[in-house]
Amino acid sequence: MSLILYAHPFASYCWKPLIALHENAIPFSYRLVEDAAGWAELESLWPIRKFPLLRDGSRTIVESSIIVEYLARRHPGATQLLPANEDEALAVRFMDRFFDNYVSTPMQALVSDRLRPESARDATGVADARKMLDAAYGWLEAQLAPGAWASGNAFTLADCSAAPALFYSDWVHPLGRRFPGVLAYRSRLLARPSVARVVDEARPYRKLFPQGAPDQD
Ligand SMILES: N[C@@H](CCC(=O)N[C@@H](CS)C(=O)NCC(=O)O)C(=O)O
Repeated sequence: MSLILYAHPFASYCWKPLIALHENAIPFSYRLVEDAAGWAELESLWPIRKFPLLRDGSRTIVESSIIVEYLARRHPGATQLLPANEDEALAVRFMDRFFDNYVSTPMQALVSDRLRPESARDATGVADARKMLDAAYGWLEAQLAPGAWASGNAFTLADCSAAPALFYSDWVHPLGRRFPGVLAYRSRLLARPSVARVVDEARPYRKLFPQGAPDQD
């Protein structure tokens, strides 16, 4: 077996497969995509030029959720990231889409806006992203069962997605006191060893966060 993950420790979408890999202690090599050579190699495999990307021998797998599904099928372990029951698996996939589309996407819009020069800032885009995050936080607050994971009582793909999404979204659009259930869920995620590990591995890069990382976590 020769799994290679092309990733960067600070990149939120890379956390999703990293958490899955750590959950089941799956051996892999880390290909850090940081310098020009790393980017060129990534681009030669996936012209869309986005990571994470997984190589399994000569096979290339892209898209963070697809990588987790691939790992769940090919390298199953104690943590079953997709339930065997099809209806339950569908519910997990739905939550994965929810975190990507309605938490990660607006979170990334806010981060990207911070990276722009003042003259190129997009006030409307920022307002829309904040509105989406408020709606997503509110829906999640009503949805989450106390003490449970994102989709039932087991840790799944949905939680692999939730961890980076909520980790960074709270930095740019704080949960504050309005969403105590989501805040408690975020804390539960951060206490999970696989998640704590990716958070720790990303610490040296916090200086890269535009306008500075907040003094928390
Ligand atoms: N839908 C993709 C999103 C991947 C993505 O946006 N990755 C970011 C890092 S978090 C990236 O590659 N950024 C580099 C760039 O856009 O140049 C997935 O789920 O893998």
